[in-house]
Amino acid sequence: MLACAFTARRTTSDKAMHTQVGIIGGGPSGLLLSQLLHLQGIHTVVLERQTRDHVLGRIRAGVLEQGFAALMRQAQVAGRMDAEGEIHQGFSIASDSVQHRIDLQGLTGGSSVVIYGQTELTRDLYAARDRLGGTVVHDAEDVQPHDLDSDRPWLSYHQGGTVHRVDCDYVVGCDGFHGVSRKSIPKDRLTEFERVYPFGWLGVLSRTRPVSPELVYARHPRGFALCSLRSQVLSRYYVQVPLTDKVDDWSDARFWDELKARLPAALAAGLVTGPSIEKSIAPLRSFVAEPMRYGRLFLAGDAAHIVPPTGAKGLNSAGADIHYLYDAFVDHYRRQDDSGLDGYSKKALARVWKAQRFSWWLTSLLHHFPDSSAFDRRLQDTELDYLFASRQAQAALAENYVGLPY
Ligand code: RFL
Ligand code: PHB
Repeated sequence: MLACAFTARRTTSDKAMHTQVGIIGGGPSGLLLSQLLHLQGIHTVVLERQTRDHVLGRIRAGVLEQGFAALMRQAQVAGRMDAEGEIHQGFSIASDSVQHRIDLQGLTGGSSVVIYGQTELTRDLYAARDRLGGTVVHDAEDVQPHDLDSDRPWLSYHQGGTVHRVDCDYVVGCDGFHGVSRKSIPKDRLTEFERVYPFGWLGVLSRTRPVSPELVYARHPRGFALCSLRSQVLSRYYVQVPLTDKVDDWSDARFWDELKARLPAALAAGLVTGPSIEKSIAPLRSFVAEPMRYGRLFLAGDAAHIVPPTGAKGLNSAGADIHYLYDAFVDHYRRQDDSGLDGYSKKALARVWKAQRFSWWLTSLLHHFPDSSAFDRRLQDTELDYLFASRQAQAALAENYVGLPY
């Protein structure tokens, strides 16, 4: 039975659930870890605050590194990604009227990225968890971790007026930037590093043919723009906007005009416009919390680190965390070897900081910074000139874009 401390005006569930790994958050990180561990006979319970429709309504990532795609295959959820996802061997950077292609494949000795939406891969993960009978609890309100620094951590949550308890060997916080996991770590045990950028991205999804078959990152004095896609009939576009802007300030017509104004004229001439089917603004932030472990709690994905989306590294960094944690739990349960769990934070952070560096660099290169000086702008021009002229510089960009090894 649960202790009464948190049961005021609520009924207490008679039976506590028991699991090996309790996972907070049913986004891509939590579901992927749950699915991978299940295939190794390791039991998990996933507690998600939102409904499934809500999670699937969020339009986010679109570019997957090969390592992430490999993880999806390992998790046996890659059927649709492999059938419907597009393999992209390059992308372009535009600046005013110049458009320069970055030949990912040629510059990396054969690597590429997969275009497949986060919404779709999350849908595939839910379907797989359902098929294997995995426990994913939706509408889990007020999830709270307890006794994380003991060897018997547990989770409580409310659902439909009842308080539930889940006893765990370990807890993994996959609950995103605003989740409860990181906040449960005592302040004196965590160091947070942060940079907030003075702009956001306004994103539009539209059922139109993409302006370019490959992604185009555009730098312009009016601000950055990105032409991305989910398929050759579904476009995803972004424009840099001030943080004070609201979605309602942006009619579809205003959005299309602004996007056109920021693209090279030849590209803009081919832009097919149509009604938006989703429109949202995301602020840009770089953030890392160290260490990524407290007692028996491990942080993974956006719960521990955030990047500005310019380098397409958020979900991909989450994937690397999940890969390390998966290996570590398999070693723990199969071989009684805790070295992976003990080394997790250090190993994950080493890769996280490289993704931070790359995302910060690409963001700085391509955005208009309202408080930049004439000197800053000349340096930005020169950095881009250098990139366009140097195969070595492009190779460094390509190596990071396709994803550093795990
Ligand atoms: P998520 O996706 O935020 O999922 C966390 C889940 O936890 C739930 N939750 C809780 N559950 C229980 N109790 C609580 N107290 C809870 N608090 C929260 C939430 O409801 C949610 O379901 O984190 P996760 O799984 O770590 O995944 C991270 C990715 O979502 C994120 O890094 C990417 O979307 C970032 N990102 C991109 N990443 C890429 O690798 N490639 C891209 O092309 C890319 N494009 C993007 C992006 C993010 C964007 N935005 C909106 C910030 C484009 C954009 C515009
Ligand atoms: C997207 O398609 O949503 C996307 C693609 C590349 C990025 C960021 C977002 O760098």
